[in-house]
Amino acid sequence: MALPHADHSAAIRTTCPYCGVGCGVLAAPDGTVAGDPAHPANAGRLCSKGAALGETLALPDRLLFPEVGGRRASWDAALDAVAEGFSRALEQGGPENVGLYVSGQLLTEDYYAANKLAKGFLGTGNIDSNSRLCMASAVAAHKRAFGEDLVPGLYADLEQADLVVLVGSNLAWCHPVLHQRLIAARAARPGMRLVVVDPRRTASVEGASLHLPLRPGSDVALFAALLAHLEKSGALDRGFIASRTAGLDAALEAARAIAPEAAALTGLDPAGLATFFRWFAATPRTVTLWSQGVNQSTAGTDKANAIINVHLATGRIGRPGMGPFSVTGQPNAMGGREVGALATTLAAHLDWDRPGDAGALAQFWRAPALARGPGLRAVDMFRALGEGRLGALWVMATNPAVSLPDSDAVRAALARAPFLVVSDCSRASDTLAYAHVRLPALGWGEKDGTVTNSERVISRQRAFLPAPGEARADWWMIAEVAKRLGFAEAFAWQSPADIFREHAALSALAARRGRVFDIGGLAGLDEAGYAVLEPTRWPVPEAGMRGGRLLDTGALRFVPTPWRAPAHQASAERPLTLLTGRLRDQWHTMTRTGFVPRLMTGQPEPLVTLHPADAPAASGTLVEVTGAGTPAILRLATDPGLPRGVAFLPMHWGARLSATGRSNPLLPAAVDPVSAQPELKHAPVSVRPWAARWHGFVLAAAELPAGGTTPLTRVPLPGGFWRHELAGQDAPENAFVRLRDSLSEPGAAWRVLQDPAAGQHRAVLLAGGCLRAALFLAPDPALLPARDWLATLLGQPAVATRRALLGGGPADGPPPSRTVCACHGVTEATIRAAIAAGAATVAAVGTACAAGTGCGACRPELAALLPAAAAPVAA
Ligand SMILES: Nc1nc2c(c(=O)[nH]1)N[C@H]1C(S)=C(S)[C@@H](COP(=O)(O)OP(=O)(O)OC[C@H]3O[C@@H](n4cnc5c(=O)[nH]c(N)nc54)[C@H](O)[C@@H]3O)O[C@H]1N2
Ligand SMILES: Nc1nc2c(c(=O)[nH]1)N[C@H]1C(S)=C(S)[C@@H](COP(=O)(O)OP(=O)(O)OC[C@H]3O[C@@H](n4cnc5c(=O)[nH]c(N)nc54)[C@H](O)[C@@H]3O)O[C@H]1N2
Ligand code: SF4
Ligand SMILES: [Mo]
Repeated sequence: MALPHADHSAAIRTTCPYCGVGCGVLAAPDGTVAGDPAHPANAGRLCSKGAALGETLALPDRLLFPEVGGRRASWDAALDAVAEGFSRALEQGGPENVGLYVSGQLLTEDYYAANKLAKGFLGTGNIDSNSRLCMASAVAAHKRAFGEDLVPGLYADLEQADLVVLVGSNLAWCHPVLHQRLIAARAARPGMRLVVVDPRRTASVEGASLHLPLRPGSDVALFAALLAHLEKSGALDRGFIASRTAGLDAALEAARAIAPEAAALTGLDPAGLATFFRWFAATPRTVTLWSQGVNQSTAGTDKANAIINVHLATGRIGRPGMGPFSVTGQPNAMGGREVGALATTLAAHLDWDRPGDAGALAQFWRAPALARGPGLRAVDMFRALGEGRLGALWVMATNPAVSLPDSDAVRAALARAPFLVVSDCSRASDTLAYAHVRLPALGWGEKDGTVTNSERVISRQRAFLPAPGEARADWWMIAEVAKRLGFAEAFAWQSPADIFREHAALSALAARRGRVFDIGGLAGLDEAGYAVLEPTRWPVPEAGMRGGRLLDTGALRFVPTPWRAPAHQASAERPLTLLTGRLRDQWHTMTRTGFVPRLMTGQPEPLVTLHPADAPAASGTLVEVTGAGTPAILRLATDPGLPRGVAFLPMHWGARLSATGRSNPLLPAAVDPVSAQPELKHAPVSVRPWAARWHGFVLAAAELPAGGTTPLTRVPLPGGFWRHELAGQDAPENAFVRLRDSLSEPGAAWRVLQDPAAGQHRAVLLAGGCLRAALFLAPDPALLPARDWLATLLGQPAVATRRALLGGGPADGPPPSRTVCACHGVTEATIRAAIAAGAATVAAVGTACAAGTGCGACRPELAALLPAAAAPVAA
């Protein structure tokens, strides 16, 4: 955990493995972590997830040894099995019959190695990345507008802007340190405006100058209408357009066709629209930052180009305080784009459709059979697997059984894979269960290499821990398999630095072919130079040079963006539009953050959130959410910050922690026609109450098995215990007996309190005076006691009386309170006490009890607890 006064002299400088902000971290083997004051991304700051990194270093569920067919095997045997499986598939069906599905959480060196193996040596374009679910639309839009996948701006532009527009980005929760930089800049320059374009009133809307809660999927209409307005109001930069751009007329024509319908299509109040248009037209220093509310859409590429168009039209690009800015999600989303590990790109920003590129790459790699063209993109790759068109698949550092849309179909495809290899650090990945060969990968703190963040800064991730068990680096596994397939010479690297040099040298070749991506200046780094490499922004054409803003030269293109509605519309049968996204304290499929009790205090259970007027039952009721595939059963929450007609579900829970609380079985696998990025945000669903005969919880060391449709969520507790939240439609007496039997331990005895007439069934399991388990069932969740008090007693000598234990709370004393500030573990009760004692502002609350002084992401919640929460107003 973050210890501000700890001695960091023994700490290693490394980089956070979560989001694309790419914060520098000082980490020590004892698990102490702190923000690196010398890193340009964060200057010492960390968010709640970064600050809890130390608590992920000893995760209970590590995959430690290779396995073949579910049994432990030697590395040699496992790697032989992978090589044999791929050889067989190649013999049977050629290069089209094999595939790799990789991840933005690989280091650049791993990513480079995987792409070289697939495209250069297996000869297949079938390597795609989970970036297809994340950045593909931004990549496609950049290529259409700039001719290359380039992010022109810097984080500093957000601080230097006079207007920042967040589109489909919950920056406060998803890029918290960047958000803190933005908030600090606004505090220093109160004239700076913030506009948030998001159907939901998210934490990022707190303090905003204007919130535009547009209809899901309607961003193209908003930005096309803005383009038409810029023309009408004389705000176009004619000089810039004439000298630097092409294609304005066609883009304007499409925009003019949409403009009259914009208010109807977006559902936005015309006054809010007019204010936004006026501010945008009048503010040269404008940054428009976008994320998944834009990319994850069947119009994702057009949405991104509609944003870029308004920046080209006003000449606001490549200069301080202005520009379109796509922020990356994963720690190495940008690095993956550099090495070309998408099915549609080649390494070092080279392209199949540019004459000579593929040949030059084949020559550089001495590749026997470079893939002849693009391969299967993520959704199609798993469809092909399900249809028996892929003989061998290797999944690295991603959990598609949870994160792809229509995920039950993905599970079925994984189950019928003729040969599936999965490399992961954790057994908590649902995908791992389907693998024929499991390869244990090094995790953060153990692996060594580079990552590139959203502003093109390459930083080192450095190892500061020994490898656990027999875990090895991903690049090493790839190279070992390549050697076994007969490609020893091309994969003879001894270290990540060897790979990095090759990658850098290839980029110099690409630069000679006209590409802006160029780190040729780093190709001469020796081991020592690589070891001490400082955060470095590309392009770096020569040693010692450093990159800055891009696109001050070169031709830029407008792209016409005609209106297109989301693929699947709400209907009478499915009247709600489901939005999915992230929670502040969780990372993706929870294989790491889901096992850190501190990060599970905020929202430990998956909830479906609706506007109060759309809610079919009271908050806390179990509901069934029906969409494309298996329905979800989970608890309902209401939030007036959601528009009518919209439901929100976090993307995080998989079968391991909540079999019935999963979002992605509900989503149809519709994709953007240009980028093939799936529409993970706008799926039609219906929500209706799920009639439970009983509700309950179990606190125990054992993990209860999830069965059938029994809603069940597991929550980790300190000390290796689990809290289970469950409910059932069977008779509570039977469930009580069944659960008690499954929890019994030798030498332990149950104490039982039952009132069958009232539907109350309670039992605690005691052994040697210690509380081992607690089981509570009731007909209504409100009749169950809070779990916190009992949870603190687990494994402890029972200091409480049996009566108190079965009562579920201490005889006296205040009821437990939820944690609001995850960084400092401050509860709502403590915060309320601070406010009652006179703290009138978020800052004063921080001074009184430290809440909100860590990552700051809970500050909106703190503000909401204050008596007069200020609502954003158009000014
Ligand atoms: N805490 C946390 N942080 C993370 C991650 C994590 O798992 N947890 N993951 C990282 C990764 S890989 C990524 S890609 C980023 C994602 O970062 P974000 O894109 O900021 O996160 P999301 O919650 O997926 O979606 C952002 C917002 O899009 C809105 N939205 C939905 N539909 C529309 C629409 O049609 N138009 C507009 N304008 N908005 C819409 C949603 O309401 C949501 O608030 O976060 C990164 N950071
Ligand atoms: N409904 C919905 N679905 C979504 C999204 C959404 O907004 N809504 N967002 C999409 C987006 S933007 C993204 S990026 C994806 C993310 O989805 P995933 O990539 O599937 O999610 P993670 O949980 O990050 O999976 C990473 C896996 O890699 C393992 N791992 C970590 N480090 C390493 C390593 O160094 N080597 C190896 N071999 N393994 C490692 C982890 O243990 C984990 O099992 O989800 C997508 N799915
Ligand atoms: S903002 Fe948080 S999650 Fe993102 S890199 Fe920084 S510390 Fe890590
Ligand atoms: Mo992502």
